[in-house]
Amino acid sequence: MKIATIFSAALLASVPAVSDAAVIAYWNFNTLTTSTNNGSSYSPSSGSGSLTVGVAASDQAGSNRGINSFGGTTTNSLNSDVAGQALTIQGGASESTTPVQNNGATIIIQVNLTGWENPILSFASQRSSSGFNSNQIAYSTNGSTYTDFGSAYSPGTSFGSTVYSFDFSTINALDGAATAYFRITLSGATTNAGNSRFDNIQINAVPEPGFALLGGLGILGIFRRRRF
Ligand SMILES: [Ca+2]
Repeated sequence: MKIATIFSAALLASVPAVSDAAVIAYWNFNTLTTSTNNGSSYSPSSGSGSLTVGVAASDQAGSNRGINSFGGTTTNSLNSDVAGQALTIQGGASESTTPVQNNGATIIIQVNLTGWENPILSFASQRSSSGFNSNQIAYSTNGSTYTDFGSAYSPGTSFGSTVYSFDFSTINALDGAATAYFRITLSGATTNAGNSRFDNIQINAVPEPGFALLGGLGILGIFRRRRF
């Protein structure tokens, strides 16, 4: 019994502190290739979640594809990942006579935050001179009703070391949400060839205090059932 008590104390001590942030989902886009149909939905490089691009001019044949992939960056990468490729959204299709149909294009990320709170969305981004210069972040818990978060931002024209980071710790509706959505809406491109790149998109969060404690007690319960 004394050994069990010591072991129990050790288990409780191993319960993560509430400040221990973890990666919920991460995309480095390094499996994409330039001017190839890479589709519009991407599995995470690590973690769990989905990322889907919505464009009016998807055009997977011309040189100016609605969705393309150009060179990436190590800014905001994890695990010493190489720069590789970046997700690239273009203003429109090269052969289209309608300019910049992709103003209004979206990148939608969905993750399960059950047991997690205070999510942070972060990524590296750059735009070409005629690329999307007014990009609005929004969030949702049902995938249909979105609420804008902060003001629209304009990325620089090179990746550099800038990390675009959006801290949702004040949005209690996202804490523990089984379906948490984060949306980037792109606007302000002025030519079809104008584009914006995104790389190393991360969703991070911290364990909900109750969830971390229950997790620790659950492990303790298994130990007790096996020993006694
Ligand atoms: Ca990359």
